[in-house]
Order: sequence, then structure tokens, then C-alpha cells
Amino acid sequence: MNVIHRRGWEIPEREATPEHLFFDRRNLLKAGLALGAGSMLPGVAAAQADNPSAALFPAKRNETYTLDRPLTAEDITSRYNNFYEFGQAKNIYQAAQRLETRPWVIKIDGMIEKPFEIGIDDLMAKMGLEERLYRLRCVEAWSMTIPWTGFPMKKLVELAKPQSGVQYLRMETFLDPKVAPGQRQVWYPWPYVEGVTMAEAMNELTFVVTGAYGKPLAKQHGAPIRLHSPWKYGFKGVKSIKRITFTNERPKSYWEALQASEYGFWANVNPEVAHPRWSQATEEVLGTGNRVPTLKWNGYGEYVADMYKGLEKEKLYM
Ligand SMILES: Nc1nc2c(c(=O)[nH]1)N[C@H]1C(S)=C(S)[C@@H](COP(=O)(O)O)O[C@H]1N2
Ligand SMILES: [Mo]
Repeated sequence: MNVIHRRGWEIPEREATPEHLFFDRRNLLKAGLALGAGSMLPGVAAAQADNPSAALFPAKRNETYTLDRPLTAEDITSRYNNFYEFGQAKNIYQAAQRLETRPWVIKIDGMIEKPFEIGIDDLMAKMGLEERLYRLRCVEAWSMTIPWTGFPMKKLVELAKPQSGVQYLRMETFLDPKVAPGQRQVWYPWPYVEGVTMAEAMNELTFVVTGAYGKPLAKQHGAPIRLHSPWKYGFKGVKSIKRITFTNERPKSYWEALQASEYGFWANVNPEVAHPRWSQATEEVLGTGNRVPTLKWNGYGEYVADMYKGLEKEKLYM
């Protein structure tokens, strides 16, 4: 059956008023100026068109995780990203389109029953997908709220069958300087690495993200698979993961390797612990022009605070 869905931007002519604002749509699209045009967002249309798992989207929303603020519009979050592999500016969304996300094989190794590799489409089919509305607080003191699609990290741990007593999970981004100009800057500690404790990996909030806004993940968000732990600063959410290793060695993250005096392993959100160069007390909510107070654990304390009892001597908040 061949059903034609009218896209949001294909509004009937009669609604395009007033007359003197009428435009030549073709020129507008050519110039990339179509505002609020869902299907025309950078990277989003492409992610949909050639994605072998497109049928898994949109996934059913898990209503457990509610919000205290509206979602951030997709045309804001898809144009304001941190993905240093493609440059240090926020507008790397065009550069990131060079990343090839199929085939995409993830290596799962280290202290598990039997190391293995799995393709992203097999993994999504195995894990099943759900949608969760989560906030993201960047260490740079801005925040946004996104409808992510993915599966709990806990499911992936169970699939991997770790040996008993394993302490950490280490995750690594792709390494391909031909595609990612940032990785040609050899003085940076590529590939981007992040890690969590096994308790954090098993926490119900820890989410492996493969989509957003009801669609496969756009490349600038870290397609085809990234992490998001909403009570931690955004940099813990390692993008475009290629390898996951179970280990007893605490992973040294990219930011910690660069600047250990400013970024650590735990990186839990806390408004009372300033970054050495700026306050963490408030955050700019992208797209609103508002600054609001930052919440401890980014507001997710009821889910996560217990994990840190007995760890008070650790630098939990940087
Ligand atoms: N591989 C990789 N992952 C990364 C980053 C990066 O530069 N490279 N930036 C991090 C930071 S600082 C943030 S705030 C989030 C931003 O995610 P978003 O661009 O999808 O909003 O990604 C994180 N994951
Ligand atoms: Mo960040």
C-alpha cells in the first residue's frame, strides 16, 4: 500500500497567509531556510530514509519518567551539539553528516562470558526500544529536554553476561580521522572514552540511546548509538559507541585525560559544586532564554542518590 503522509511543512496553500509573505518554497528550501520544518532538519531526513531499523520507530513511550518542563524543539537540539570529533563549535551538524552509520558493529568484550560483536540493527531488535523523556544538563551550564528512544543499559549488561564482581563498563567512540576532522588533532586523547560503574550501568535510568523525537538518532546526536545518564553532566553521554568493555580498571574518560583538575570520573550534577572556572548553580534552558536553578542529581535523586552512599570521599560532582 502506498500511503502519502503530508509532512508538517507541506501546509495547504490556503493556510499560507498573508499574501505578501508568500514565498517560493523551492528557493527557500534550497537556501535551507525552512523554519520549523521537521523533515528538513539537518541529518534527520537522512537518518530516516536509509535506516534498516526505521520500522522500530516511533517506539512506545515509557510514562514512568516525567518532566518539570517542556521538551526542547528538535530544530534547536539538532543544531546545537557537542561532538568534538567534528569540531569544537556548536554547529557541527553539517560536518557530522559525513559519519557512516551502516554497517555499524559494536564490539563487546573484557570480563564477560564470551566476547562478541553485534550489528546495531540486530542489537536494537534484540533489546526492543522505548521512548523516555529525559533532561540533559551540560557541564557548560545549559540544558535541554529530549524525547530519547533506546533501551536500558541494564538489558545490554544482561546480554553480555559479565563475570561476577566486574566493577566498570568502559565505552569508546569510533576512531576515523579521515571522517572526523577533530580526530586529526593528534594532541587530543582520541578516541572519546567514558565509563560508569556496574551499579550505575544497572541503574534503571541509564539509557542506551538509538533515537530521538520518534526517529533514528541524527548523526550529530551520536548515531547510531550513544549513552545518556540524565543525573550526570552531558559529557558522560558518549556518542557513536563502537566498543564496550567490562573491566576492573576505572576507565579514564576523554575529559579527565585532557584536564583532570576540571573533569573527573563521576560527574554527577550538583549546583553547589562549581566548576573551577564557572558556577554550576543555574543553567540556561535552550530555546527559552531563561536561566533556572540547577537541581542536585539534575532532579533524579530519588533514582540514584542511594548508589553513592559510602562514596562520600570520592569526587562525586566533577
Ligand atoms: N564522542 C563524543 N561524545 C560526546 C561528546 C563529544 O564531543 N564526543 N560531547 C559530550 C557532551 S559535552 C555533551 S553535553 C553531549 C551533547 O549531546 P548532544 O549534542 O546530542 O546534545 O554529548 C557528549 N558526548
Ligand atoms: Mo557537555
